[in-house]
Formats: sequence, C-alpha cells, structure tokens
Amino acid sequence: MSLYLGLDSSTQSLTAIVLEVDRAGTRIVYEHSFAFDEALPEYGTRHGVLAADRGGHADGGAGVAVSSPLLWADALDLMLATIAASGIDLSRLAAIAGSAQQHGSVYLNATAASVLGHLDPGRVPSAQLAGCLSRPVSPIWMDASTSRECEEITAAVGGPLLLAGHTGSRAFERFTGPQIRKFFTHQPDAYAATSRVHLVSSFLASLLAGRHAPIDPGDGSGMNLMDLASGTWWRPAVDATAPGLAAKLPDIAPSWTIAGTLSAYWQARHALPPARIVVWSGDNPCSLIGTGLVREGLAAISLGTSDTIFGLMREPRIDTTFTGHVFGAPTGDFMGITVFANGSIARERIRDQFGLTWSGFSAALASTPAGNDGRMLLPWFDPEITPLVLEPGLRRFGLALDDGPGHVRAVVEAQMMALALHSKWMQVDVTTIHATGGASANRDILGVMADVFGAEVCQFAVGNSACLGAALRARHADAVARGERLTWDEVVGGVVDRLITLRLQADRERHAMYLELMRAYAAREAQALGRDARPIDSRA
Ligand code: ADP
Ligand code: XUL
Repeated sequence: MSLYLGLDSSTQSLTAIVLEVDRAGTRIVYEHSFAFDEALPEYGTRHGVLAADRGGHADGGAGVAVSSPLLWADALDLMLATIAASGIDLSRLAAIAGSAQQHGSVYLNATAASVLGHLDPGRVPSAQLAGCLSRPVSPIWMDASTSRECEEITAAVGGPLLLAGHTGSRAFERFTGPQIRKFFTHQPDAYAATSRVHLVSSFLASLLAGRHAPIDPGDGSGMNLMDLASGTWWRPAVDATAPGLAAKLPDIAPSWTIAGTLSAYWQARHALPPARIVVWSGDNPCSLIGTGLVREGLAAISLGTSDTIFGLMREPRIDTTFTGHVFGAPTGDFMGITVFANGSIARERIRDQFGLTWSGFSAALASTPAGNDGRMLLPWFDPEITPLVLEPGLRRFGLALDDGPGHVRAVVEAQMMALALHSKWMQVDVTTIHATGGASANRDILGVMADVFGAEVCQFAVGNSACLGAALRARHADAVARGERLTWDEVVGGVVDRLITLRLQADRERHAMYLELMRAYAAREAQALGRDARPIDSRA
C-alpha cells in the first residue's frame, strides 16, 4: 500500500489531496485547503494578489498583478506541517507531485542552487529564501501589462502565425516570455542578476527537491518560449525575449520525470520520508488528468478564479483565430484550452455588490428565466483575456443598476455563452462536460452551462481537479520510475468516474433559445470591442 500526495498552489489557495493505492484500488484519504489571504495575512494579499501598498504596483503600473514567491513557500511549509500532524501514516508516502497557477514566474539569483540544498530545518523557508530572489515579486497570470512586449516578440520571430505554430499560442500578456521581456527592459540590472527563471510550478518542485527542478511541457507551453512539437526551448522566441535567457531557463522534461527526493530540510522539519518529487505542472494540465480527460472528445470546464474550457488533443491543432492555446498534456499528448480572466472573481463581484451569499446567488438564478428577458452584460470587471479587453468595465444592456437577480443571471449567462463561443476553434463536439473548480459546487450555475452547451454536465465530489490530477500524476510517475506498466486509463479509471455526484441534462428548448441568444451576445461583444471600445458603464 502506498500514499501519493498532490498539491495545488492556485491563485488564491493551497490544496492537498492524499491518495491511498492498494490492490483494491485508489481512494482519497485526506483533503485540505486554505486561502492565502487568511492563512498568511502577513503578506497582505487580496484574493492571492499583492495589494498596491505591498509591492503590487511598485513593479510597474496599470494592469500589473503580482504575488509573492515567499508566500507560496511558507504556504507549502504550513501545508506540510498540517499533513504531518493529521495522523496519516506518512511513512508510506511514495511520491509528491504538484499543480500551480500557470504563467507566473520566479526570479532567482546564483545563490539559490546552494541555499535550496542547505535550508535549516529550524526556520521557515521564507526567511532563508528571501536573499535568493533577484525580484521580490512574481508577476502572475492576471497581469495584463505587457502588450508592448507581446508586439516586440511577435515582430522579432516573424508574426503571430509562426509564434503560435511553434509555441501553441500567439503572444499573450500573461505568458511568461512577455513578462520576462518586461522585467529585462524595465529592470535590466535585476534581470542580469537572475541566474534562473522558474515558473510557480518548477519553483515549488525545486523547493521540495532541494535543487533546481525542470519545467514540464504542460506548463512550459504557457510561456511563448517552448516548441510544442519537440518539447524543447524554441530558440527564436528565447532570443527575441531577452538576452542570455537560454542560460537562465530550466530544462524541459516529461511530466512524469522524478526531479529528486524530498530534501533533508522537509524530512527533518516535518518528519517526512524520502518521497520521490515528481515534476510539477500547471493547474489546467493537471485538471485534464483530474477530470479524467485522457481521451479525445470530452471537454472540461473549470470554474476557478479564472474560467477555462479544455480538452485533450492527440495532435496539436493550432487556433488560427488566435483565441485559445495548445498546451502540452501530462500524458505526453496535447490539450486545447481557452481562458477567461473574469471567472469566479466576476461572480463574486456581483454576489457582493448585491449583498448575497452563494445560496442567495443560486436563488436569484432560479428566480429569473433562461434568457433573462433580454437583460445582458459583458462581464469584464478586470482586464479580459478572451476576448482581449485591456480597458475593463462592465457593459450592461437593458439591465437596471439595482436589478440584483437580473445581474446574477446576466453574469452567468454571459460567461457560459462566452465559453461556448470561444471554444469553437477546438472543433470538439461537446456532448459531455466535466465541471470542476470552486464554483462547480453550484448546481444552478451548472444548469445554465448544460442548457447553453446543449450537453450533459457532470459534477464531481472533488472541486479541485487540479489537485487530484497532481496526486494521480504522482502515482503515475512513481509507477514509471519503478518500471511498472500503467496506462492513463488505469490511472484515472475507478477514481475520477466514482467521484461524479450529479449529471445534469440540457433542456432542448432552452438550448435552442441560447443558440439564438449567443448570436446577440457575439454581436454585442463585437460592438464593444470594435465600434465602441470604451466601457459603456464602468461604475460596477
Ligand atoms: P482557484 O482558481 O484559486 O483554484 P477555486 O477553484 O478554488 O479557485 O475556486 C474558488 C472560487 O469558487 C471562490 O473564489 C468562489 O468564488 C467560488 N465558489 C465557491 N463556492 C461557490 C458556490 N457555491 N457558488 C459559486 N461559486 C462558488
Ligand atoms: C491559464 C491561466 C489560468 C491560470 C490560473 O492559461 O491563465 O487558468 O492557470 O488558474
């Protein structure tokens, strides 16, 4: 019998899931989560993002979103202490893998390699790592401040089609390459003092292993730097991004690579065994595993801080409309994905603006008709990724400012219609959707999803499929390391399907109505982006 630990360091929280595997099957024996804002208030984050007076804007102006790598390190420490005190027999812990919010980058100086390997078990990680940072903050995926760098990189490599053809995406503001370029142009000395640029995922894997860990192709493809087909750095993009970058990037290695053994620091600090440390990946690639999408033709929608829609692809089909991305999948295949920044954060804004709880939010959805009697909004509270909106602000249509229920339905319908419209490029005939992420707990939201897509929606008992995916990846990588043959169907089989708690069917009439409404939504979106790009109403 072996135990496998999956960790998910997301935008707002850290989650852990422990799986127990024996001849009878795989079971979840432990699950725990805490929000960064509440567990580590000394960092002064709000929804996991550093507030302006805590270094948030010191780094660069409008559209900037940064967090603290030291916060993530201390959160890891807190989580491992909690797991160690949980009473589980951790001597059987065979491997640890992780998932992290994608695109965010951590900048380390030349002392890091040695410091990572010699941490003092008597002290918290942050106190010892602070001197290793060549940049005190980490830009994260919500950062929209690099349009100029996107243009420069695109021009230098020969246009968006070439960049997307190689890296899987045109240049996106939040992607790591444009972020690195901005750091280089704005803080050249600090860039020069950087000897290693990690992703959040590879930084945390390095911290666990006590040495620099590689990046996996899943998270590597969120950088605008990796050649998808070969899984190696694409030199023209690397050179276009910043001088000397090739020497600062970690290696890229398959998602099941063992990055090392849990370091002496963690073993001594929390009485943990020398478990295998598996290369970490991004939250979306991990969710692909955690929702059981190891075959083509299924889609998952994650309603987390961001909303995403994704599915596995055997071959990389590049999106020539440049809306979405092709990432590496942890199976060695590919995945198509479209990302929306205004996910849970937009739903929360409406909830809070009208003084609702989540059950009040659901009641408002239930009390309003599908189609919302024509009331509509474009949910761009924050800069939006899909479609690109750099000047945020809510756009309302036929919606009175004080109409709470109308706003609730309008935000959910807008999000579901946008998910459907902007995932057409994947050419997946969606008949079944696996819903995940915090808001997938909300059955009324899932009902709108089923009707808009005209598909069956499956709700899971575990909301955090990224974390479950990480735990399953730990199991898979451990089997590979031991020379065991284990297919991905065997890894997820009997685990993910058993977690389905609810299947919601679409209503035909409502689906037909939404197909019509989607046309109106698309027209309003086009109008807002084109003829009138200014916010119609940014008071909300
Ligand atoms: P992350 O992207 O940080 O991993 P999660 O997937 O954990 O985010 O989702 C957290 C979000 O889920 C919360 O911020 C909250 O907005 C949302 N959420 C939690 N419960 C509900 C609910 N019952 N209805 C709608 N949204 C919910
Ligand atoms: C993916 C993306 C977000 C983050 C945070 O491209 O930007 O989904 O991974 O969850």
